[in-house]
Amino acid sequence: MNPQTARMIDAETTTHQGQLRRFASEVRSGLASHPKRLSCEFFYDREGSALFEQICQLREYYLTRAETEILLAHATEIAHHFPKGVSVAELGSGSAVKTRILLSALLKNGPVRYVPIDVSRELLAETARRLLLEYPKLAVDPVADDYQRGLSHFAPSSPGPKLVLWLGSSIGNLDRPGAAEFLRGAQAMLNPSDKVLLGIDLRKTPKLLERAYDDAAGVTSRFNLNLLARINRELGGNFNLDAFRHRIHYDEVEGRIEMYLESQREQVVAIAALHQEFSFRAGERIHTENSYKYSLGEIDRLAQAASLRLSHRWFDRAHLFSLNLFEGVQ
Ligand code: AVJ
Repeated sequence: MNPQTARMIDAETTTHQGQLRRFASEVRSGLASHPKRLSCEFFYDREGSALFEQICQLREYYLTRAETEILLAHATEIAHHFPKGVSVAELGSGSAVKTRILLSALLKNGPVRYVPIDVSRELLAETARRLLLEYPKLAVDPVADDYQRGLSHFAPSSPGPKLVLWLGSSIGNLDRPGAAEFLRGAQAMLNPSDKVLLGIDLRKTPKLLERAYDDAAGVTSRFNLNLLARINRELGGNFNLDAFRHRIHYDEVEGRIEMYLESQREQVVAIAALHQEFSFRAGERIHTENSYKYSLGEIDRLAQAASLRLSHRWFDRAHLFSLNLFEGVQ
């Protein structure tokens, strides 16, 4: 067995059984709700993670390209904000391509400890192993847990300077008060000199957003529908994927993309593991994701509500995306 895997801090909730139980209970309550809903956190099984990687390479999905552009252009400058011996906790190991850009720059200043936090244990172990082999001066201590509990492991175990890294605008999955509350909780676990680096997608013309979440090749549609395929695989559901459609809506007032699965006809779906049937009206939707976009003023208010102070902000050339460096308010 790989020693790195053995050293991974692993919470009960992230074991196969724990995850299956949480998925079953999410599906049971979400499909019994009015309106129906399923949490976006369950997108990322093996198939879903692979589809998300494909999304990141789509022409229409500007987020990954814009954030990579920012990191490539400013990694050295960003790294100068950190003393040597920094410990970096990353929320969601995600596309490690972007992380590598920053880690390479940080490693030029000295040793770095990298603590990826993710509920997906397989991806985590894989990322950790690859990074260990690639960067001899990098210590890697993965934590398989949800972000909040992962951070509460990270903070006390890293006495030195710390950075919490949250890329890809994943904070957009939380509503605005939820995002502020999460960051306030993170800030409270850090020292005043520690930092938070957040990739946040910006408000922009609805056309661009709608294309990014409803691409011509249908990859996002497959990503969304995979949630139903996952119910079929793991819970013995009999969803007919052709009877549901990927739908998105941009709510310009709320500043969020909403994602749905829409039943194309009246139908009843059985889920064996739940011993339950769920009926759908024609046109009825399951809400599967929100993706909030921010104006600069909204980022300022987010920081203020979380007791964070903006110390630097970088943009891509087209100003589609922002990378924000915060520190605690003393
Ligand atoms: C991983 C949450 C940042 O909201 O843009 C991509 C997920 N959903 N396409 C996003 C997603 C549909 C993505 N985040």
